[in-house]
This record gives sequence, C-alpha cells and structure tokens, in this order.
Amino acid sequence: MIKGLNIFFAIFILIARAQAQNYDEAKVPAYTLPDVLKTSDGQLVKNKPDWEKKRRPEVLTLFENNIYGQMPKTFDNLTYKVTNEVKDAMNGKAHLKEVTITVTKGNKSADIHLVLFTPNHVKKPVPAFLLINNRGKENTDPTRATKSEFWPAETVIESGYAVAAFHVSDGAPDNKNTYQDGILRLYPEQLETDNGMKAIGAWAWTASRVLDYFQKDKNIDAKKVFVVGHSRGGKAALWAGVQDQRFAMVFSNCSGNTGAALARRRFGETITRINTSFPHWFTNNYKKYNDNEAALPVDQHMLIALIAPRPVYATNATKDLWADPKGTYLSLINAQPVYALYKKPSGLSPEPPAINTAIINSILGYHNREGIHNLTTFDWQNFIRFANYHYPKKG
Ligand code: GTR
Repeated sequence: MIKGLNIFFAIFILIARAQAQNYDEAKVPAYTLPDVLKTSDGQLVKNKPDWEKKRRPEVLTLFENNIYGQMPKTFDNLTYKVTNEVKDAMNGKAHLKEVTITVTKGNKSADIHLVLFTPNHVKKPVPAFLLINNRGKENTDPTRATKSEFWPAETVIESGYAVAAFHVSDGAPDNKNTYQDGILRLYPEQLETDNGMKAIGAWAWTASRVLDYFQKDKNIDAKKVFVVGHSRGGKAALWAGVQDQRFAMVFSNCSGNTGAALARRRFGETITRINTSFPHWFTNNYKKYNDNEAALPVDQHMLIALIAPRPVYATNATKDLWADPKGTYLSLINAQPVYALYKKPSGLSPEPPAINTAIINSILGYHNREGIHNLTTFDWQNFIRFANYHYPKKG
C-alpha cells in the first residue's frame, strides 16, 4: 500500500514538473545577464588583447568549472587506420573513407569511428562539415543505402565540401549508467571531481580528436573544419568550438538549454529539468544551479562569445519551444560586444527574423524553421550558404 502510494506521488511529481515548464513569454522572469566584458575584478574590457589574455580565459574557466567540465589536454598517441575505402562512392561523385582513430593513454585506448566523404570534383584540400551524431548510426550510413535529412551527405558533396560524422557513443554512451565507458576510461580522475567532464564534454573532446586526424588527411583543409550538432549534439558542438579554436565555424541546431539558449529566461527546458533528466551530461557543480539560474556566473551568450571571432550559426524550429527560439536569438545578440572587439559586427536586429528567413551575411547567423525539433535539409542548405558566404570559393 505504502509502496503504491510512493509510486503515485513520484508520478504526480513528475507530471507536475513537466507542467511547470514555461512557454509563456509574459512569464519569463526579469533577469540581468552577466556582463561578458566585465572581468571578475570589475574592469571593463575594451580591446582584443584584454579579452584574449584576461577575460576570455576567465569566462572559459567559469564554463569549465560550473557547467561542461575540464577538457583533458594530454594523451600519449593518436593513430588512425582506414578500414574501408571506396574511391567512386555516390556514383563516382565522392571518395569514402571509414577511419578508426585510436587514442591511447597509458595502457588504455579508445576508438573513434569516422565516416568521411570528400568530393571528387574538387582537386584540392576541401573544407569539411563534421557532424556529432547523437541519433542512430543509420543516419550517417556510409553505404548510402539509407539516406537521411539529418546528414544529407550528397547535398554537401555537391556543394564542394567534405562531409563527416562520428557517433556520440564513441565519446561517451548517452546513458546515465554507462557514460563512463567511452573516452572517460582514459581520464578516470574526471569522474572524481565536481568539475570533471561528463558526456557532453566527452563528445566535444572526441570532435577535437577527429580534427587531429583531419590535420593528417591531405584531402581536408583542416583550417576550415566546421563542427555541427543537433540538440544535445548542438550543445557539444558549441563546447567543441569554444574549447578548440582550430574549429573554423560552429553550427548549433536546436541546441536549447545549456546550448545556445539563455538559461535565465527559464523558457522551455530549464537547468533543473536538464540535470534531472540527463545527470550524466554536465558537471556535478552544475546541479547547484537547479532553480537558481541567477547564481550562475555566466549565461549562454558568453558561450557564443567565446567562439569569437569565428562565425556561429544557430537554428531553431517553430514547434520546438522546449529549445527556446527567442532565447537562442538573444544569446547571439548579447554575444555581439565581443565580436565588436574584433570589428566583426553582425548587424542583427533586436527582434528575431521572420520564420524560415535565414540570416546568412553575418558573422552570427540564425534561422527559425517552420516545423519540429529536427535537423533537416532546410537547415543544411542554410549551413552551406553560410559556409559559402564566409569561405567563398575562388575560381
Ligand atoms: C531533450 C533534451 C534537450 C535536447 C533533446 C535532444 O530531451 O531535453 O535538451 O538535448 O533531448 O537531444 O534531442
């Protein structure tokens, strides 16, 4: 009887929590964002050197310690092996390589499985889109028997870019009981501290190891590698771009809470909710901010700012209020002061653009697509336009 009652109350609390999410703009609480340009000792940063030497490292450390965790910098060895190669894939249009990247530290190693297509019609090293795949592996099918909007490889190849992907499970299984079974086996000390990285950090780390490999692949222009992620993958893509300044550009698709959307708006998913549903994504320290966003020394506009001066493109979908489209746009707006230090004005207007209208000719791109939480052909087409704008093809 008592047990039955407990289950009843647990269900009741879960339902009450689900209903507690706010979708009403009028109920967004008043909030003040931390000033991205104000140092911990109260100085206002006015130029690039002060940003790069003082404030940027400070903000980066705040994100590491409070949210995404430390990013291990050392390992002993990185080797790679092409396990499958098809030079005339996609009816002769692309060169497929499946590559196993092995990272070793001490007596432990972790394998990353990369799928990579490069376009055959381009005769020099090409820029590449790298997707952090958080959905089924069939979405990045190397045989192309299955084609998915989530990774429209043919479209990207025809546009003259390489297209690559790895699955998040290589970095960390997306499960609260087994997330330690990926690359965290190499860094067990991370599990013992409150600012240790967990799954999202591990996925970003894995993206960087793929970039290490790209630097050795003569078909890839490793100075132009664009990291792409959807939703939880979009959170990881942002963190990868922040941590690893070799990534030339970041595409964050519907990344929402603890991605591109402002936490303090408490619109859609909240910190409490994300930490409860996904305790294995962020640091233990992040739990301190459950129902306590105002205490955070950062907000997500500062994450975007850490990517400056490199371009960032963020998206939303109209039926995905959970990921707070307006809060995402406001992050971009509030990251602008740092881009301005680099004389890279975005020209964003204070209000978000109309539905399905993409902001392309800007250092900060954005669109809010009609439809549901997903990564679609519309999104990719605009990613390609944004890449073409920032890296126009010569000749
Ligand atoms: C949801 C989660 C979001 C987002 C999404 C996804 O359940 O609340 O933060 O990560 O999953 O990855 O599709």
